[in-house]
Formats: sequence, structure tokens, C-alpha cells
Amino acid sequence: MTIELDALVIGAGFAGMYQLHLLRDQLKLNVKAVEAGTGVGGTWFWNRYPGARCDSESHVYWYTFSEELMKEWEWSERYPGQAEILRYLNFAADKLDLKKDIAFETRVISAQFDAAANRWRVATQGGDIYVVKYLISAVGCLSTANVPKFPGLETFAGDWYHTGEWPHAGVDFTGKRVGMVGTGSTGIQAAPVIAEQAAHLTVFQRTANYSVPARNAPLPTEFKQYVKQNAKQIRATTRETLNGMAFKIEDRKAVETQAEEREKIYEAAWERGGLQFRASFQDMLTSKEANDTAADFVKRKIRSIVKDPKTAALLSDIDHPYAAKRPPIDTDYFETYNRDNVTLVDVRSKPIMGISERGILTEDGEYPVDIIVFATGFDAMTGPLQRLNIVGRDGVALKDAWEAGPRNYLGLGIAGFPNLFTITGPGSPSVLCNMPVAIEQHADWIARCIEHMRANGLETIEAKPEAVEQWIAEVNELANKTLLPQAKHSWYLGANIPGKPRVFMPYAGGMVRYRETCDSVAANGYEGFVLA
Ligand code: NA7
Repeated sequence: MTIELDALVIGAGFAGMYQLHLLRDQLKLNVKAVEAGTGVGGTWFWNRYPGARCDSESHVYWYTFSEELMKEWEWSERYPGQAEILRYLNFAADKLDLKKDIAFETRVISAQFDAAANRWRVATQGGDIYVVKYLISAVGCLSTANVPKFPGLETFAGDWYHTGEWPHAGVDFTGKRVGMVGTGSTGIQAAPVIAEQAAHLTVFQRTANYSVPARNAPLPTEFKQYVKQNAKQIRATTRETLNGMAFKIEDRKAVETQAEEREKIYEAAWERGGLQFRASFQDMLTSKEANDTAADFVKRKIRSIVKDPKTAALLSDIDHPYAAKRPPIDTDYFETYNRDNVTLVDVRSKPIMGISERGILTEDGEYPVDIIVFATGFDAMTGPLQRLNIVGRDGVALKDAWEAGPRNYLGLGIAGFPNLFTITGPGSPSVLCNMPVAIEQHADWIARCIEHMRANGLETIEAKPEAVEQWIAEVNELANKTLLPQAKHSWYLGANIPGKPRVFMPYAGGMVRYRETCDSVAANGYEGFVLA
């Protein structure tokens, strides 16, 4: 079938749903969304692994564009779990009556710009062609699962799963020997839950990681009331903070604080739990000396929790500054290594060589397991976009245009790819920000831009190559002012995917500055874009 529309949104997670709502209900466009899954939810539709939970607190992890939605929904815990977020997104989709305009089980396999017609031709796996003027990618930053190409995986006699493509029916670990590869945010959430059920859990760690307790708990009734009564203020606060959270980064500096006082501050932050730990001092991500104080504190905590000295040493032998990789938060992660049925294997010194019929092979020998869990992350940020096989003006493929790393303007528009908008693309704050805040800003900006084009009879918008040049320079400069690029194995840098160019992808200047930049670009007649 060929379907002609004004606009097509790819993806029906937080981003795609909101964009669909804006374009359909505010701009009155003829617009649809396509979604590979059988339901809405994006990340939260696919990531159903044990322990899957958001690291943003629930009262900031939702849509805030509608006070009505905020008042009607009530979160049950400090951090929302996967199932609850999925229920929330279904609630929002139903409230906004979005599902009727989403084609589910529809995966985009290519998108080609037809310059003569000024239309995008988008092909789906099912054989449909969407012919649209505006194409909006809402495919997320972490939706292309990375299963390492270990030789012999196909010979494995047991079952294996990637956490980002988890079976809907769940996995029963009872009585099983489980091998889990990966100790990022996902592995750190999953390990304690798997360990409770499995006969034995062996965790294969390549890079040791920091983690701070989440201190998750049911939300008290008073807090739920506070959220309802202060919906507007909560929204406003998330627009004023660097990372779209409800907490502000403290003004004080770790390097100017007495050691004893600093220890008390870290101790209090550890007790309070959560990502706010990294907001304890303003210089934590800009000064190595300051960062060392946080790193040292967390490493001492790890050694004080984990009883076996060899395991404690491996877990606390961390090679990067605190929060230079995405900092995980956890529920009993380090405590899990005190269980009799949990073993840690260092695959930094003795890497995984392959998979045998019976289990995981390292330079140290074979570890027999019944189930392998790959908590090995994603081809982040660019992976989901490249999977769409986008071809722009003059037949230039995005994979060639971005061969040396992503190149765009504001993270939103790409030179040579007219009328294509990327929500939370590389070069935008995205993963360094509380996602719904970043998403609402992008979707609002895109909707206003399309509204402007229609009001002024404009047919195309396209980033200028020189604006892209300048933006990339700014993204790099901002990243280099921080310690973020110093984590050699970070997915922020693409370093987790063999062969991927090492480029720091997110915009590290903070959401406030970024929003101001986007607003001023729009106010100045979409400076840096060619509108025709
Ligand atoms: P991450 O953070 O990319 O973590 C993946 C983990 O898997 C990490 O510990 C990797 O070690 C490890 N890994 C990846 N490939 C291998 C191979 N080949 N051998 C051994 N170990 C490997 O993904 P997550 O899913 O945990 O989190 C992604 C984001 O989702 C998270 O940051 C939040 O924003 C939500 P490495 O560090 O590369 O040495």
C-alpha cells in the first residue's frame, strides 16, 4: 500500500507519542506513527529484564505538557519500574487517543528523499510505502541491542537473551546456572534479581563500575499529594536544572571543602540515594581532583560492602572518573556478591573468547551455564538511526555522511536530509538529561518549526553545512571541558561497539543552555537552516 501523509513519526515511545499528539491535535496535520513493537512504550516495551527500572525519580519521569495528565496519574514508587512505566504510557496513549494513528508491528526498513517531489518515501518491512513531507525519527537513543559477536554462540545448547529484547513471558531462572555478561546500569539492576531466583549467577565483568544505592521505596501518601498539588512547580523546576531533574547541582566545590565536611556530604548523598549523588559538588565533572574525592568515596563503600577481598578488589578497580560513564544506581548490587550463589569473573584480564555448547569460554577456561544474559548495552544514539537506512539528497546515505561520526545541527537536523527531524539525536542533551524533558523540548521545537513553515508557505528546511560544522565544534568543546570523554569504554563515545568511530555524541552544555540556543535559533528565523 502507498500511504500519503503530511508527516510520519517513527517510533511510539515517549517521543513518538508526544510528537504524534502535537502534529495531529495542535497542527491538525495528516500524520501517523509507525512502531515495530505490538504496543506503545519504546524502551519500556522492549526492556523487560528482571529489575528494569528508571533511574529518574517518578515525579519527573513523565509528560509534563499537560497538568491534567499529571494530576490523573499516580506513581507508586520513588523510581518507576518497567511495568508501571509501560502502564503509564498506555494510559497516556489512551487519554490522547493516539493508538488509532499508530501502525504497530511496522518496522521501517528504508527512507529515501525524493528531491523532485520533495517527499520522503519510507518503506516498511511489511511492504507499505509512506510518502510524506516531514519525517520525524523518534527511535530513541538506546534501542539497537548490542549482542557481541562471540564465536560459537550458535552452538550454545542453553537459552540466551539480550536485556533490551527480553521475552514478554519472562524467563524462569529457577534452578538454573546463569551467566550474565555486562556490568552497566542494566547488569547492575538485573544481577540482584536474577541471583534471588537462579541456582547460580556468574557475572562476567569487563569494566568495573561505580554505583550508588537508589533507595527505592513506595511513595508515601503525602508525597503523592505534594506531586498533585505542585505539578506546575515540578515542571518548572525540571526546566531550570542542568539535567532536567528536580534537584539542582550544588554550588560548592569539592576541592574547596574540608575533607571531613566533604565526607559528611557524600555520606548524606549516599544515604539519600539516587543520581543526586553526582550533584553533591559543582566541580565533580570538571575537575579530576574533585572527581577523585567522589570516586574514592564510592570505591571505599564497595570495599566495605563486599566481604570477599578479591571480589571487592575487582569491583572497585574502576578505570574512569565517577559519572564519566553513565552512573548506575542500584538496589543491593554490591551486596549481591556476598551471596553464596554469585561469582564475579574478571574478563578484562582474561577476555571472553567465545561461547561453547556448555557455556562461556574465557582465556581462563570454560564456565558452564544454562542461560546467558547479555546485559551488553546498545549501539547507542546513532545505531537506531542507521538501522532506518536513510538516504538523503543526491542519493547520499546517512551511513556514509556519518562514517566518521554523527554530524548534525542542534542534534535536530542534518545537512543534505531536508525535512528530516531527529528527536534526541546525537548532538543534543538527550541521554545526559532526564529523557522526557529533553523529548518534550525537541517535539515542541519541531512542531513550532513545522507550524512556521506552513504559515509562511515554506516547503523545505535543511541544516546548512557551516551550521553543522559549528555545532559539532561546540559539542566537542563542551564535552572537552568535562571529564566525560575520559571514560575510554563509554557508549557516550561509541567505544562499546567494535569499529564505531570514537566521537563524544551527547551535548554536554546542559538542557537550560541548549533550550535557550534552540529558542534563539527559531526566534532568529531558524538561523543555520535553509528554508525554501
Ligand atoms: P552499557 O552501559 O553499555 O553496559 C554494557 C556492559 O556490557 C558493560 O559493562 C560492557 O563492558 C559490557 N560488555 C559489552 N560488550 C562486552 C564484551 N564483548 N565482553 C564483555 N563485556 C562486554 O549498557 P546497559 O544496558 O547497562 O546500559 C545502557 C543505558 O541504558 C544506561 O547507561 C542507561 O542510560 C540506560 P565495557 O564497559 O564496555 O567494558
